[in-house]
Amino acid sequence: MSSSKLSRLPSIRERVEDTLAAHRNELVSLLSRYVEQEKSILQPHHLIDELDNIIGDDDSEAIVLPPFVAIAVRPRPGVWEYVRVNVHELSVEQLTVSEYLRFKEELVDGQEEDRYVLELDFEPFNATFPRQTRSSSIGNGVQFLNRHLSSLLFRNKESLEPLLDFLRAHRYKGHGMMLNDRIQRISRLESALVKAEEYISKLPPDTPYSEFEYELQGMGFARGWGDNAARTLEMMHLLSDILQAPDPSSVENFLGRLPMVFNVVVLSIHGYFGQANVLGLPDTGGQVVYILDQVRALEKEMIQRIKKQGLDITPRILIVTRLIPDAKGTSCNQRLERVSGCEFAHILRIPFRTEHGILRQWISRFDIWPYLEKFAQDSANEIAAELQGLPDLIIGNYSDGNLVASLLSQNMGVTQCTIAHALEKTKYPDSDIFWKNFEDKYHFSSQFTADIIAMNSSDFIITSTYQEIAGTKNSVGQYESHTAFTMPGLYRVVDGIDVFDPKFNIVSPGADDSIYFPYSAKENRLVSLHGSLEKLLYGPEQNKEHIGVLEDTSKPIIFSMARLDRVKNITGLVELYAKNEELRGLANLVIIAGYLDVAQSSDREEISEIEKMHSLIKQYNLEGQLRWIAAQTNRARNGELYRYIADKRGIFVQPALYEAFGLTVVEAMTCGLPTFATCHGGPLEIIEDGVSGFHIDPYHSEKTASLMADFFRRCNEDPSYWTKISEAGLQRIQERYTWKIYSERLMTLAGVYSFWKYVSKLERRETRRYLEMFYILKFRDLVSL
Ligand code: UDP
Ligand code: LCN
Repeated sequence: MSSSKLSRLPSIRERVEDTLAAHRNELVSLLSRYVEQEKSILQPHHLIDELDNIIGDDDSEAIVLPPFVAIAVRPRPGVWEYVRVNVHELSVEQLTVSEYLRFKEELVDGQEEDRYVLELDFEPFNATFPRQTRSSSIGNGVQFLNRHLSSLLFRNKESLEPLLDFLRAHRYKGHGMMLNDRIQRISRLESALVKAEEYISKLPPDTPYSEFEYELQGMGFARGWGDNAARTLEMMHLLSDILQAPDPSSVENFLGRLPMVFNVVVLSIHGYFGQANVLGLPDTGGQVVYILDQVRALEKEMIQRIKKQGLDITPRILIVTRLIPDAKGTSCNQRLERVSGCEFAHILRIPFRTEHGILRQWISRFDIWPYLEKFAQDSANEIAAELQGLPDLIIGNYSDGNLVASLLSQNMGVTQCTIAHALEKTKYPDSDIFWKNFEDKYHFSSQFTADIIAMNSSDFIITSTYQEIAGTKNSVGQYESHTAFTMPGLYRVVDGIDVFDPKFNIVSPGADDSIYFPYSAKENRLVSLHGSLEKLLYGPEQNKEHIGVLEDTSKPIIFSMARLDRVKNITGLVELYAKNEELRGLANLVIIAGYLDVAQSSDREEISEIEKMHSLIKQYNLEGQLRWIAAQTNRARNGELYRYIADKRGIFVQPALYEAFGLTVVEAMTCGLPTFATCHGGPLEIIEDGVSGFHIDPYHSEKTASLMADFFRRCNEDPSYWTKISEAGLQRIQERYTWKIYSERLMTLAGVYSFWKYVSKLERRETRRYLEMFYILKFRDLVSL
């Protein structure tokens, strides 16, 4: 913990003491009730309900071990304080994070006296790094870093040396860019810039670079400043500004526009990574969609930038994934596949190898850990061969991709970007403290260890929402939950990640606008698909693709589409619909999810959800009102389906128990379909409740069902209500969720963080060595086959 956090502790203790004094009776009765129960953990929602009026409305956790109650108080996102109350004596003491975790471990181990538990603590390594302090600035890392960098560069002339070195070190396949050998010192750079600016400013703005390249070479400049006089001059002005008096926006502009990123490696390992016939297969969902869209947008942005930089370089993007020989009708057994809509982006597949040979079948993402080290080694060779050199940026996706990205970028010295998509820890309550109970099925010990390694080795982290980093006032963020936790018997994390670290940046994805567009855009509608959609929704045949018949086809449709995972809670939606007679009368339910037949599935969670779906259909006699359709892999047709359902004034529902981001929510809203989505996770931020859609709480299913019934009733009375919500949803999307904004941002971040990595490389070495030790001593043991 940092000293600033420590110095706050007495105040929270005082608060508890004051509360004890002021609400003696309520507290004694509340805490005594807890203590009368057995030892336990009180989850935030229990506590919030009860402590709200007593200690305040913070999100807290309490551990009950009679006669003590230890409380982790969270006064605001990212800030934690710990106290322990002795209920018999009504005394309060403050705890350090380590003491709190030790106390929590007693839930599992009883009073273990082992003083030598491995504690993981990154705080000392980060103590010299800049850190933001306001919860509201979390997720704007690059802005903060630019301020820091500009003041760093401002100190004196020597402080500008790293910038000069950085520019001089700039090369592509051995060719220098920006500066040549004539410029060795800052003073020389300054005078050369003055000369060059004077010379270029006399040229017509659109003069091509080649026409003044020779003169510039003589002054000490190489290519990369711009493709014409105007752009070159602009870039030189930016650098002159920085040399004279750096300000955050010129630093960001200059670094963001430097020619730095030509070869990108994107790692996405598990699942079936393909362009067709894969969506909806187990472990294969939004991440694949996100990456394919991201890569298309990125290629466009890179081509544009390279052109504007006046360079003649062909960019390359490699999506590196697992090759699955038994590919089940997908292309996942092909080594190299071009990404459609791209010229220079490919999927490169590399098999999992062990001493017994190549692993032929798909395996769950939870079982993937033992194969990754070898996969990283094999990929390093294949990537180098494909690119004929090193990449400039490595982007990891999900825990497995991020671990491999860490291994590769440590090895190659390349800037690393982390994208989590979903960190599993927050999805499964108590999966850290009771990790042993999850070990057989989920191997969370390996996954959380990999996550800690990756988030700490990464140069920058992109998230889709704020809550992914630091949650909300009342819920803990996905990254935040890695700040302090314990896995008894393994290790204790007292400072695993700091959500105030400027490496965090919120950059939200969008939906591909050629596939997802408003239902009202008549000229683009794929009406030729309507026949097949009607068959899919209403056709009488009962087969492996669909079961159930919608008897009253005039009713609007409640639509949901997701992988058939437990956490997606599709069965919860079916059950809440089944139980609400009014809703059943007002609308039909259409579900697209998974397989309909257990025999087709090899995923344990999916199999149990399939069984549950069948039993609900029987139990509630849903045959005439529910259509259950197997996973659909045709994206263009899925896009038209959202719009077809919008034509009929339906809604989209995303009922997940927890959803990290929720691409289907963005897709549905982009098509103008009013959307009801879970308040647990990303959708809470995407939708403004009651304005651009609705939040639903899957843990309060009756309330959710009546909210939907109210909506349909209101639309029956006033059809303009449907349009109002639909339009507000569209507006929300246009303002925030586009791939164009995303790719511009990503390129800028790559520039700024590469420079920051360069400037801070010596300090980073300490973290790197610590991480290496942790990897070798812990991770490798956990994953040995
Ligand atoms: N999807 C699909 N067919 C299906 C189920 C899902 O095409 O049967 C697509 C869906 O349109 C979305 C993605 O898979 O693009 C799911 O992304 P989301 O972020 O909603 O959830 P994830 O599966 O990543 O957890
Ligand atoms: C993984 C998830 O679970 C979703 O919530 C996201 O939308 C998807 O990845 C894309 O980031």
